[in-house]
Amino acid sequence: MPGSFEKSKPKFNIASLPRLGMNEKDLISDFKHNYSHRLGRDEHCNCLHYAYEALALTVRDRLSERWKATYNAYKDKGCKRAYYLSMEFLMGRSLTNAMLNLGLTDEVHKTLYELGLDLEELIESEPDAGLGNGGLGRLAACFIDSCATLQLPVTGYGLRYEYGMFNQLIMDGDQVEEPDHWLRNGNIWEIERPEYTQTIKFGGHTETYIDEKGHERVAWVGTQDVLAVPYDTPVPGFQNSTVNILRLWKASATEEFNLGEFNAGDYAESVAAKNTAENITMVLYPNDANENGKELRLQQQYLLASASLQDILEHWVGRHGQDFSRFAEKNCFQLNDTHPSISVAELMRLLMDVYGLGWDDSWAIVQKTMAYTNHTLLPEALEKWSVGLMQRMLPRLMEIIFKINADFMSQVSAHWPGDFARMGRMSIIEEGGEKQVRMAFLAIVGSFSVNGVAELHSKLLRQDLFKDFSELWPEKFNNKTNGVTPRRWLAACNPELASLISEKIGDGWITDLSQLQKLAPYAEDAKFRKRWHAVQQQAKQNLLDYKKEELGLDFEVNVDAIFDVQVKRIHEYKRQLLNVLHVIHLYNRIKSGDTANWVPRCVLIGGKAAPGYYMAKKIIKLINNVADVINSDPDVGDKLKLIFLPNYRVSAMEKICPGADLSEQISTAGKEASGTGNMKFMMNGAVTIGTLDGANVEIREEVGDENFFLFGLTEEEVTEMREHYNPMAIIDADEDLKKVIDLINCGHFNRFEAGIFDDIIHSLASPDDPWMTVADFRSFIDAQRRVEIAYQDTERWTKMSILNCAASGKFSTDRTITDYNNDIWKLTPVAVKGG
Ligand code: 26Q
Repeated sequence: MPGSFEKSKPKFNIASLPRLGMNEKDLISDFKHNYSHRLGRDEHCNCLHYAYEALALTVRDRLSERWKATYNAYKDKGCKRAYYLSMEFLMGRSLTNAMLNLGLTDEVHKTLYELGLDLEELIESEPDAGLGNGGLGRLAACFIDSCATLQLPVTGYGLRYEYGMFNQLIMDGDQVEEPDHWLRNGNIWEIERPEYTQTIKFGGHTETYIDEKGHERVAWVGTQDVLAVPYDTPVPGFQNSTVNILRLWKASATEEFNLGEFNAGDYAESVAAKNTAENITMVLYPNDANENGKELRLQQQYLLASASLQDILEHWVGRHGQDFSRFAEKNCFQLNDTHPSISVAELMRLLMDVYGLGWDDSWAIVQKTMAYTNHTLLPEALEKWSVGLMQRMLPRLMEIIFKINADFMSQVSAHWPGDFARMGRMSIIEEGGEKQVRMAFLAIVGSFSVNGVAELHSKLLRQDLFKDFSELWPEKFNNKTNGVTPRRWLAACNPELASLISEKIGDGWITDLSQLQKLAPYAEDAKFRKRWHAVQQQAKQNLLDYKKEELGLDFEVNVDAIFDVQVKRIHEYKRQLLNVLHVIHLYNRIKSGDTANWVPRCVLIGGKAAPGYYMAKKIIKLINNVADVINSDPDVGDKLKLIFLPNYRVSAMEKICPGADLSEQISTAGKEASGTGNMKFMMNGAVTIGTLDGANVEIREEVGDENFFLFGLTEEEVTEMREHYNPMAIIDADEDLKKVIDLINCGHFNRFEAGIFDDIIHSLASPDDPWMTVADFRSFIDAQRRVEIAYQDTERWTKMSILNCAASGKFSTDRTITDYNNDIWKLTPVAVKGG
């Protein structure tokens, strides 16, 4: 045998590298190396940004090692995997979280001190990865954190938007949007993986042909292709050596596309075409409800679905060849709302057209691997796409959807013979007027699991929104109550409270939040209460200091005041207006001298309005105008303050939630799917004032009625009252409410801006007001009075605060993800060596 006596060439092997040190000495040396050699700076640079990058690289290299180890562990086990498909991952900042999860926080503190740097300053210099709107996007981020902590082989798939959620400026009380070019200074946490680029088809038409086995197949041809390039971000588990992946796709032009134009001599056109392709992932849609019909949005959704599924199938074929018989056993897709639900049709297409499976085998795989989570009860927010648009942009997908629907309609008619009304209601294709594809129905038909995100929400899905479907397939429907990750939302954002907790009950709560229950007995311990109260007061001061600087507050705020906080997207159903009505009522009381036993209150409201949402923008303006009047009135002094917190985002919430006394969760019952801000506040010891809506119901169940300020109509009462709703009669019958409405009406808050709040008044007073705000006014005011009485008794309030924290165990995403895994994904945890 020729060459058999030659010395074999050494194999390329870097696996034997020893792990990087986790002590101060190694951290200092790596920091210096990164600063000087990788970034090429010296001590004269004195630039915060490079110090941040050098530290981030030092931390990231340690993640990379564990990432490889995790990859190998999954590969060796050949384990089942799940994929979380989401148009949004609202990750926020990475540095603090990475240090905490690597167990490096203390060593890094010492390291930076030695180097004469301020860690806090470096942390603050990191921009938020704001690749989401709100609850749904942040939930995805908390989920992948918990998956890594629970050692579950789960990959997040999303889009790498060049521009994330806009930055909100307030000018003359109005929201002004500023683009968020978060990648301007690079992104240390991502690694480009051009070798896994996928090609995505758009346009063109379909043709049938007979393949080499004599089967009829479909080819989708004449398409304009776009490339999807993946960027991977590490997702570390809590001190367990697991590092999972978040893979985000960036759209990019194909070579051929440009070349064709170039050959025709039109260089400028070819560059323009390149832009069209790259536009697809340019910007996040800043709408937390459906923005109907936008072509670019559908392109985004399809790019995510197609790139992710091709990636996963290629990986499968790389290991198993074209044998898909065990694919469904080994893979599961969780669809984060309907946004990625075109995946149902795309998986059919790939299995049939690319891998040559038949319809039935493909459909069996789809129905065994897809699971859908719904996040809204507002019928107007359900996604629909016009059939015409789909036929033009995704002709092959539209054919597949028609066939899925035809098969489904036969099933419905077999189940309910002759019930044509029901067939019309359930059809994936909505008839009458312009034909539309109902994406939620496509997702339900294609999935084996459909879940809501809180008990009440899931119940209402079954009883109202998806009633026909739950009658046909009761076994598909289930609930998975949301949660939040206790690493970011307690351990990292509130280290003072976290260490007080750990001092009493140990630190097992960080990965088993039910252990917080052990705090409950300490609510009776006066010494402990005193310390708890001191920590909370300090957190309030921190919030003020931080905000004072940012807001340029020109008045004093009393830290002994109730810090009454509502931060979330601005939406009529969330009823920031009800909050403002209460503030104006307090103002009226002060002005009329009704201030016996007054309890000072500082109301903080923050949130972004969708740029095209007229009423939401009016609400922001009203809050700011009311704040101006109240905060500058010497009669009011520190009895009452109203502050609008601009540019609310993940990193802002990390400072806000430790400093809240009262958490406002005041949506119209039956409208908020779950809420997750409510959970962050509770975990940090705030007490909730809330309606029986979303997860509030379960929060109250956990903490007990005596530690929760309940008010408002129930969902049934709302539905019942809607029939004969008469807000004018309610206003006329309530002296206080009438005074509030009159004060807005007479222009007290818009002296030189005539008429700007007319639409707000009209909506409040309209019998068609879907949010029925004034119906809950009296009950809200009464509940706020109960809050004041409780707050006046510091011992009693502190007890409530401790008990809220103690009862928040259920609202960890570790519990949520355990439920998803037990009921839907059925993955086996994989331990990674060194963890
Ligand atoms: C859809 C189509 C076109 C453009 C935008 C959208 C779009 C984008 C984002 C629609 C909805 C969203 C986000 C929805 C959302 O955040 N919902 C919230 O999800 C939380 C997590 O489950 C719940 O706690 C909240 O109750 C729910 O409002």
